[in-house]
Amino acid sequence: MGAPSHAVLVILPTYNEFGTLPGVVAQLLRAVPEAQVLVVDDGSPDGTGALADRLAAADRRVTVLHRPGKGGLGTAYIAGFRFALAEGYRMVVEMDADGSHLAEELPLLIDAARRVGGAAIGARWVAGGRIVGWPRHRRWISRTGTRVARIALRSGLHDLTSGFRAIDASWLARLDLGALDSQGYGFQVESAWELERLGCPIVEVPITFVERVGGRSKMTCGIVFEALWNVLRRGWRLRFGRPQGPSAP
Ligand SMILES: Nc1nc2c(ncn2[C@@H]2O[C@H](COP(=O)(O)OP(=O)(O)O)[C@@H](O)[C@H]2O)c(=O)[nH]1
Ligand SMILES: [Mg+2]
Repeated sequence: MGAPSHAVLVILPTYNEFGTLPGVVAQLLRAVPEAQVLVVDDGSPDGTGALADRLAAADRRVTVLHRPGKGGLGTAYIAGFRFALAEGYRMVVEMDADGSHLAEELPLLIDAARRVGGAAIGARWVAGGRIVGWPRHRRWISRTGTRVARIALRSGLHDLTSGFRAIDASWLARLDLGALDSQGYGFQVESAWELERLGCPIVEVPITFVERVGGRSKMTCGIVFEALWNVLRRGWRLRFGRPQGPSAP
């Protein structure tokens, strides 16, 4: 039983998002009524998984993938991507479950990805992009992180860590998901860069990112360090390593 050929799957990774998940699901389904939603919950101690099951029981467009423990944002998305590809979805969306990504901007992302036949990344660090309510240190980490990654990886993108994206599934299918090794947010950098290297057309759409309306960030120093380490490692390989990569035979 595959998805219809135009179908959109919005993946929402959750870890302790009890307070925000219902509003995010309702708003995104209002903005894109034809979308299906996959909540990927990592056994949240606050009961987000059970709440997601109730949302799924009330609306056939919602499905829940339960994982036994906190496995990181990257592995949650990889599980979601595998689900999307197995079910035959055409467009796959990444979105946070904490209210930071505005549902009303979702149609713009999907349209942009369709227009270019590739991916659209909701970008903060481009003209027209905005961040509301983030403390100075979070802005600094995001801005510096994306700059370091851009230089290290010789990327043309301006917001490599953004987690608000729409990706044509035909490009996802070409990604070597097993080669994405960041468990945490470094996954966003790696996956964007791998798509870029594959030749996937990528458009950056300015978004307004709003600090989460409830709950707590899962960002840790370990996650930042892992992302930095993986970026530098890949940058090194790019310059000094033997030719390799997803496009190599
Ligand atoms: N399934 C799953 N989701 C996660 C994990 N870590 C973070 N998330 C979710 O990923 C999204 C972004 O995380 P968040 O803590 O808001 O990051 P921030 O916006 O950078 O502070 C939220 O929806 C989180 O619930 C994880 O280990 N597993
Ligand atoms: Mg957040």
